[in-house]
Amino acid sequence: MSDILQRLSECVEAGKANAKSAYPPQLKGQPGADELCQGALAAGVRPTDVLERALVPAMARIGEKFSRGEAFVPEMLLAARAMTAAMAHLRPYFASGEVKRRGVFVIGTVAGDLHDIGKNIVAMVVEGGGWEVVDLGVDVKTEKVLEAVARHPGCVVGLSALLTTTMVNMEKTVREIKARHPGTLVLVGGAPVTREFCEMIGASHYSPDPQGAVEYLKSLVVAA
Ligand code: B1M
Repeated sequence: MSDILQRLSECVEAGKANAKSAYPPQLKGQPGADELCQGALAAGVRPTDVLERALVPAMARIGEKFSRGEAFVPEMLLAARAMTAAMAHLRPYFASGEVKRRGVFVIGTVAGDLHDIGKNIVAMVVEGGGWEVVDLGVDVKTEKVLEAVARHPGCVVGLSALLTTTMVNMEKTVREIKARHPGTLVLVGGAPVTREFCEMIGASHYSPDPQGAVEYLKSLVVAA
């Protein structure tokens, strides 16, 4: 990995959002995720490489530390803040993909779940794939999704879940969408979600990553 991507990845893992952040003390006064992400892009590093080689692995590492009891919620929050600071610079690249909209993609993190980094990346990449994205945010109750589907007839719905405990809410939302708006396609994803779970709850498609989500949506346009 290039030096700048390595440093960016370390900053995100350490929760160093920008040069002004006082945390962590050992990086005081040094550039943070904000500046390093800008620097990497200015040096010609591809936005997808910034995402996949620096940002996503950094979040995976902090998650592993959390699992081992070596990091706690405050550290995860700081890492998330640093990741968000870097992602702000990626948005224009992903959003400039197409001009003509291919359809409407309604996305949200399911009820009870506050994780939004993965959902935001999927939203960004899908937007860059030419779709109008309606982002319902986090902790999205079934009723809110149903309202959005009613407002955007023919939309595709994307549901993200990061907790095993909130996957059941995904099931409920899918069931209600199918009952009240038959024919609506629902794409599901998120770390604990699997293809088998997708089939079990009757969702239309599972994607493990943003690229798979875009490819699925592209296949719908081609098939239409
Ligand atoms: Co939380 N957390 N967290 N957390 N957190 C996890 C998910 C956990 C795995 C950590 C661990 O134990 N190792 C664990 C879940 C365990 C489980 O259920 N099996 C966990 C826990 C337990 C919790 C709390 C319960 C902790 C507590 O309070 N005791 C709590 C729950 C709060 C709640 O939601 N109600 C909690 C809180 C938090 C923070 C708020 C501190 C923070 C979230 C900040 C935010 O999102 N704004 C946080 C974080 C940062 C994490 C980890 C470290 C990182 C998640 C992340 O952003 N990953 C996470 C550990 C981990 O994942 N390794 C963890 C990076 C992101 C790019 O990946 O979200 O997987 P991901 O998205 C990927 C793919 O999954 C896919 O594409 C994305 C890009 O590649 N994808 C889709 C995602 N959605 C998709 C939708 C699609 C398609 C693909 O189609 C629609």
